[in-house]
Amino acid sequence: EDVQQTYIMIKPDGVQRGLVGEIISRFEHKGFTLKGLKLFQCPTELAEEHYRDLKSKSFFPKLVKYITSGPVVCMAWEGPGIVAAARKLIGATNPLQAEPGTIRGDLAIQVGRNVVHGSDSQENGQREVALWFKDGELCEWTQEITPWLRE
Ligand code: DAT
Ligand code: MG
Repeated sequence: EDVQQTYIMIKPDGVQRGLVGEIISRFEHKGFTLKGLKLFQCPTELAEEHYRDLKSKSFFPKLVKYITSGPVVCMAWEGPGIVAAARKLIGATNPLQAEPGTIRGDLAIQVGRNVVHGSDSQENGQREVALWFKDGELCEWTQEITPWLRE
C-alpha cells in the first residue's frame, strides 16, 4: 500500500481568521492520520528555506513576510496517496480558480492569502516534514479506526 507523508500548514491568515479547526477537520474527516501538530512562529530563514524554489520570483519577499507575519499551524499527515489527495482537498493556488468544495475554493479569495500549504510531491513531503519538525515531535501511534477506513 502506498502510504505517504505530507506537510500541511495553516498560514497566518488561516490562524488569524479562526479557520484552524475547519481546516484540520477536512483532513480528519477524509480519514488521514495526524502524525505531528504545532502552533509555531516561523523565523525568516525557515520560510526562505521552505520556499527556496520560488526565490527568483518577484513575490518572494512578500511571501516570506506573509508566512512570518504571525503563527502558523504545522502538521504532518499520513495516508495512502496523501500527497496528491491533499493537494486536491486544498485546491488551486489561486483561490478564485479553486473549485468549490476545496479549502481554498471555500475559504479564500486571493493568491497572497490562500490560507494553507500542502507539499507538491512525495519528495517534498519528506523534505518539508523534516524541515518543520524536530526529532521526537512526530507521534508514532495506531489509529484504531483504520480498519474502517482501509481494508
Ligand atoms: P502552492 O501553494 O499551491 O503549492 P506555489 O508553490 O506555486 O503554490 O506557490 C507558493 C505560494 O506562493 C502560494 O501558495 C502563494 C504564493 N504565490 C504563488 N504564486 C503567486 C503569485 N503569482 N503572486 C503572489 N503570490 C504567489
Ligand atoms: Mg507549492
